[in-house]
Amino acid sequence: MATRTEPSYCRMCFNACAMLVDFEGDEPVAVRGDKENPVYQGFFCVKGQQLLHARSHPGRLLRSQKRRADGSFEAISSRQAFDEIAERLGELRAKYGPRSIATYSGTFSTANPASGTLLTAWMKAIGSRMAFNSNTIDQPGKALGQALHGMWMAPPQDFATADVALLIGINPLVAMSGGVPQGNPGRFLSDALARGMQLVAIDPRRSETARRATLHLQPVPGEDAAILASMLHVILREGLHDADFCAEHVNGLDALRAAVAAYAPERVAARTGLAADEIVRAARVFGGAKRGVATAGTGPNMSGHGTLLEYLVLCLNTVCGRWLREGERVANPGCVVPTFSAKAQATGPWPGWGFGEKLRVRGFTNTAAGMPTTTLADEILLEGDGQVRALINLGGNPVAAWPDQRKTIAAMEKLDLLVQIDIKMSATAKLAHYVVAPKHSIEMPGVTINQDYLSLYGVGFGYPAPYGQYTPALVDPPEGADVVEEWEFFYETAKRMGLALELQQMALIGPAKGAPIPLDMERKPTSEDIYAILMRDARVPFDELRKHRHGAVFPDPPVFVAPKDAGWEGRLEVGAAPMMEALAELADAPVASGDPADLPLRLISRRMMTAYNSSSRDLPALRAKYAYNPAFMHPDEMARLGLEPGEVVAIHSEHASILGVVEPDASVREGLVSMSHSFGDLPERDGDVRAIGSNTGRLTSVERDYDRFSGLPRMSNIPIRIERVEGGRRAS
Ligand SMILES: Nc1nc2c(c(=O)[nH]1)N[C@H]1C(S)=C(S)[C@@H](COP(=O)(O)OP(=O)(O)OC[C@H]3O[C@@H](n4cnc5c(=O)[nH]c(N)nc54)[C@H](O)[C@@H]3O)O[C@H]1N2
Ligand SMILES: Nc1nc2c(c(=O)[nH]1)N[C@H]1C(S)=C(S)[C@@H](COP(=O)(O)OP(=O)(O)OC[C@H]3O[C@@H](n4cnc5c(=O)[nH]c(N)nc54)[C@H](O)[C@@H]3O)O[C@H]1N2
Ligand code: SF4
Ligand SMILES: [Mo]
Repeated sequence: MATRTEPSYCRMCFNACAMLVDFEGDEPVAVRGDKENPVYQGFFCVKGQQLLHARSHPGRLLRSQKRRADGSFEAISSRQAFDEIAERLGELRAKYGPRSIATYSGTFSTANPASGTLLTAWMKAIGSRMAFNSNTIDQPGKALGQALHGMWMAPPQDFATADVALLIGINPLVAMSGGVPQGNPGRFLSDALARGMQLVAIDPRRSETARRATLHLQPVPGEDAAILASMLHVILREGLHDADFCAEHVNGLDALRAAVAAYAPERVAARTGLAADEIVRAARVFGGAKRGVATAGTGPNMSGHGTLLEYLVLCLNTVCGRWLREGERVANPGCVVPTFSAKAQATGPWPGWGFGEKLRVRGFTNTAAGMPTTTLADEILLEGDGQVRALINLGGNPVAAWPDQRKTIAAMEKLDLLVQIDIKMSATAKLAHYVVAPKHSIEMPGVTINQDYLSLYGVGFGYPAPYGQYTPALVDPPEGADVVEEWEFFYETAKRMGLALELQQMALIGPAKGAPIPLDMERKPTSEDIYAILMRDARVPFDELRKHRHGAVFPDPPVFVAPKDAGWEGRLEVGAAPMMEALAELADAPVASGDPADLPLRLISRRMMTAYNSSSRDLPALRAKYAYNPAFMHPDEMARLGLEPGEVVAIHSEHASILGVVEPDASVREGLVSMSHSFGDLPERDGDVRAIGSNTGRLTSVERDYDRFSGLPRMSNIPIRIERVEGGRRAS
């Protein structure tokens, strides 16, 4: 019998579902969705239900670890770890300069907003600009496309009032990451369909979301830019665009019109695997609707032309005028961030790349999406001036997630100092000199600041309303544990290195505003102290938010889109030269035309409900159906290749090979293998494929076939061949 129930929110993924935690005495015994919550309405997924098991999992690190000379690990106090790491960092910085120290933040760097904030402050104090994050191996085209296109200074039309949603390779019913507003995606989608919204899905797989579509286009992968260019061709040819909006706010329409002239549906149909009529219908449904929103996800972003793809998504939204206008109410003006003041005008474009730190490989620089993570392994391996010698990984798992696993491993092994902040001995942790053991989420406070900034990430992301939630820490760490909040690593090592940290508030648009706030390096702050600093200009003050422990929507005062400033000249750009050139090149060259002939299949990425990248998949209940990441194929294709369900096969790309377990799935287009990433472990465990799955990242090279703007190589739409292996069939 529960003796009390505490509200909080789940941090097993970025969706931050409001939850209730039942206690027996001081022990949390059950978690569930909070039905009273206005945004989540009780939604809670299978991963969230395992939250307490993640906390008590035998593989969870309760003490930090130090690697011994023989490769084994010994427990070490966090204080000792900080002493030794700070000393080592100090030496490397003195000897090789600040650039020799790099950081990488992955998905769990966002669970507690204090983590990333302190990391940024720490790097500034060190004097290194080599701070990388997972955004550049995700959908960097979003930020680059936005830079080339400029930004409407009010939100896009919202999903709740859209007559059409165009979802391109994004699966919100599983990923809960854009396409449908943040919160309860299934409910929001059902409500929209019930009121008559058209849902156009473009996905080579009949995904969970595509199954609900009113129109599903199931093309070959990688041709999304051609499909969108073709839709633009139809929209402009048939005059379905918003000519008045374009006349007042848009540059480059003639250039765009000329560039998409080569993309008549009749001409591109064959290469996309679609009928010309399907493209025409999609264009008419999107262009003909009054209000709408187009959003792309990871699939097409990773399939060959991510930057161009995202740019064309913005062009579609813009030529159809899918932005809020003067006088309209802003559904979500921000909650725990500064008010999003909205104006019916556009910024012009800004630089997408070519500024900041210069990388020593492939001519890359810092980008609007951040430092290109696809260069970091080479920056570690390439000797000479500026070489990276120390890497701090905050809640990311390079060995599991980066493209080119073998190169990544070589890089991790080359480092003089690898520090992994991780809740378990992940593949990267196994190569680290130190593994810093963090608190589990319910042992930490939290506030939904990172979630609130999501609406700036791209069209179709973020909360549907000004929603926020704060949670205190609900429980102490297990007895005998020596665990820290991630940000404490940065505070404690900075202090030992004699560095002072200053917190800079994130800005809604453009460079951070306001003077940086120095942290007291003598009296250690709490997470709440840090949140108070981050929320100092928030629309809803921290003290007010704290009164609403169940999370709440703060609609008042309402925010309306203000008129355009007198004399304002900024315009959105739909004819950016690099993109028009890319369109011209692509017109005659389908993505697959460069693929080797002996690799007839393509491996496409997907997410599974039971895993979160490399996290969660070790929890028993989530392994019940598949302990591995199946290589899903159409059953007819399996029959043709003589493959049995559950059979282990070799998957070869031009670059490398992995093992995979094939399973039938009629929702996958023939010619494709659909597989989740970040499974498996270090290559020496390849033989355990049925127990741990395999790493699709190994199949990709960062040096070939990459998006020349962002550096992102093909991490979906990878040319492969499948081969039967001896003893691959299940023993009968
Ligand atoms: N081929 C291919 N590759 C891909 C993708 C793809 O679709 N296909 N997707 C890409 C994308 S979108 C992304 S974002 C990246 C992900 O890249 P990463 O963020 O680098 O990878 P994750 O596996 O999410 O790493 C999360 C790490 O956090 C640890 N962790 C779990 N819980 C906690 C906690 O409570 N605290 C702390 N401190 N750590 C914790 C996990 O053990 C794990 O080591 O992968 C990319 N790689
Ligand atoms: N359960 C769960 N949720 C997650 C994650 C997880 O690992 N598990 N990861 C989180 C992360 S880091 C992110 S970035 C988000 C990502 O969220 P999403 O972008 O929605 O990612 P996916 O669910 O993989 O959906 C991508 C879809 O693209 C399709 N696809 C593959 N290649 C192509 C292509 O070339 N063209 C087109 N049109 N479609 C293609 C796939 O079939 C798949 O349905 O999800 C987040 N949420
Ligand atoms: S979607 Fe699932 S894992 Fe993500 S926050 Fe919600 S309950 Fe937790
Ligand atoms: Mo991601």
